[in-house]
Amino acid sequence: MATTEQVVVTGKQLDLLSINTIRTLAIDAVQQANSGHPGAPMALAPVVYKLWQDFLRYDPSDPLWLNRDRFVLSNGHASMLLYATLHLAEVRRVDANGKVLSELSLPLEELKRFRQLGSLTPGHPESHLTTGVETTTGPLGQGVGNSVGMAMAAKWLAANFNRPQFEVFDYNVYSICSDGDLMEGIGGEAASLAGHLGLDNLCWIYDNNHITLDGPANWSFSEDVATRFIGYGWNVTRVGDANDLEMIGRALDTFHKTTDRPTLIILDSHIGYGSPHKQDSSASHGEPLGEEEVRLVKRNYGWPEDAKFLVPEGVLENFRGGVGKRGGEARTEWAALYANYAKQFPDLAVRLDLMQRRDLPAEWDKNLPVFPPDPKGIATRESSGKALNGLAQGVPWLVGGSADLATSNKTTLKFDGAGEFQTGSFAGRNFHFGVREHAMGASVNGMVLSGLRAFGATFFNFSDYMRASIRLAALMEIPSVFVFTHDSIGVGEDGPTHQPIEQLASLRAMPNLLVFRPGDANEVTECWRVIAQQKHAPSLMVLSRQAMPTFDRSRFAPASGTAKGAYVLSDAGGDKPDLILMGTGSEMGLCVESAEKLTAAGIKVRVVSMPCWELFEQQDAAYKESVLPAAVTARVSVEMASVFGWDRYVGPRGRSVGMRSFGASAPLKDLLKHFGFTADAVVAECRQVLAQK
Ligand SMILES: Cc1ncc(C[n+]2csc(CCOP(=O)(O)OP(=O)(O)O)c2C)c(N)n1
Ligand SMILES: [Mg+2]
Repeated sequence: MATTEQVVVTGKQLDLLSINTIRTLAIDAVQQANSGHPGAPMALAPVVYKLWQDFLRYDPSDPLWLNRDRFVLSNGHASMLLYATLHLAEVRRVDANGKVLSELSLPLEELKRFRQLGSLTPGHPESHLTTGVETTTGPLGQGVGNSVGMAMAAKWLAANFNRPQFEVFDYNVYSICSDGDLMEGIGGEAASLAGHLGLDNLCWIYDNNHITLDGPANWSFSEDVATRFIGYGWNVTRVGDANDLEMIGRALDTFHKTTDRPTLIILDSHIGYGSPHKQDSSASHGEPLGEEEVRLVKRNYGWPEDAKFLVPEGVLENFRGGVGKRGGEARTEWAALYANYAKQFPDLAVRLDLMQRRDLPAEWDKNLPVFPPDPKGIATRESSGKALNGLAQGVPWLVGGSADLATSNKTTLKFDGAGEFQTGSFAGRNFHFGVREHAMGASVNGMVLSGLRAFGATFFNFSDYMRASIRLAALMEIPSVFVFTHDSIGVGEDGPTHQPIEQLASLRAMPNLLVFRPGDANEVTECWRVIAQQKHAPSLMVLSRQAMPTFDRSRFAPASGTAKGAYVLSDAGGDKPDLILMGTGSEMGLCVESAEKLTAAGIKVRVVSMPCWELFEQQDAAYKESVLPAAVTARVSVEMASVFGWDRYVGPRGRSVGMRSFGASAPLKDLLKHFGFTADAVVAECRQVLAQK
């Protein structure tokens, strides 16, 4: 196999040639970038090749095919493994409107631009950039977490859309993962959830290479992974040689035959396979091989030593005849089935089409509630529960659940037919993630990537436990929804362990994330209205545990102002107020009360409600000026959270009433007094600001 150009190779030789093509493309791209991980692609090329060629039901000419198997590279540092495979399988590019183009997702030039600015081959796979990348991976554990959500979504879709004789959904989800994925807590949470649910459409292939970045894996990782996964309720099988395609095939067959439980394939591999140096003790596998070693490795592969980015004759044809042909036939067969299905069940077909485009059905918002004025009012977690139920009735694929706090989060879907998503009965819309916040975050993302509108809920303080998944939703530009209640020291007696302080500011700092903290029940409804229409950004709802007034909208501005992120709620001084009081959430009542006191004292106060900073920032300068006129420099913000960030709106002459420490365990009324959230304290602050002028 020393010559690769003329001699026509077949069978096992062709397999090896194709595998070595994946390997050398990865090696060359990493070398050219002078950055990246060549070792894992070198070792894992055979398993990925075998999976794609002989098992994955995937049509490279229709990468968005609804019933395609999903392939998730959870060890995203091995990105070149995926990029090389997408190239060789000739996966087509899909444009922003979902149209399949004739060009490849990753032509060879893109592999040559690995890790360069503006390329489609960033350091770690990014799903919003590169067709064929099903989810963004890199932070270890996230990909396997997403794969569980994808497998849950597949079960949900099958339960809701399949009909007798019409099995339109039966796809599998495969994920390759590494030691790091299994060391991460999220990997354990996700595996536990998948085992509990008995997701037999889920297969993880664990690269058991006994090495991590710092050195041998057993410096820090020595548990019996097989026993652990058996304990989770998985089927566990082993492949003792990562180069043995037959054994890999048998393991994948075992996965196919296994019902009622997910499968873990433990694959024993040697990182940097083919390198003349013993890699198992090397700490340098996260680096390019270096020109000299590249030559030696290529020699070992029987590869022309000087060739770069070589795709030998026969390799593309081989992929065409394998995954291309198999996937194409499977998809064509499915398309015929689906055409009939669409005739018999037009409503379901329309629904699937809307889901694909992240559109909403007609009259999706007709059950959204309007809340009557109520001075005592209700907690926003309560009004949100009502609004969510209204919305979910109009959007049949809006599903989700809580990390064991559904009764506190008020996220239970209670209307007729909502049902439960549980082991063996997957049609329901109420999901139970258990006390697994991080796996919930990643699963929600996996579900959203699968066309569902999914939400996950917990206490706001525990958003920290799933921040990495929230961040990836924002990076992936997907409309995941996270519902967080118990949003401040308003939690009271549970004390500082449960009272979020810095979470609001830190989440507002995250790009492409909409953070909503509505100021009364009708703002809640308007927030959900905006959230439902998002296609490319995740949203957070930040909701109170305690009751707060529902404003009389005949006296105050309409809640529809919420859609602009911030709006003038009340205005005692026309367009030239003496002072602006601004805030969010449960502090709007306090702002209004304080404003009334100041007005009674002859001071003209404007109250601005700012439920979503990000949306306000998107408004034009004229609108912003109309809400916060530059000439009015006497400004006070009120929010029961870290004051960090409010200086943007209160300006150098303004002040912020907020939190500058952790909270405390006490009844709410005592906390409000102690931390200065009373009308008297706010009024005093306002007077100081006015006195400074
Ligand atoms: C959450 C997270 N922590 C740390 C890293 C940095 N990192 C990249 S690869 C890696 C570990 C490599 O070991 P392993 O997971 O076994 O992968 P292998 O090197 O064997 O391919 C680490 C720590 C990361 N990508 N994600
Ligand atoms: Mg490893």
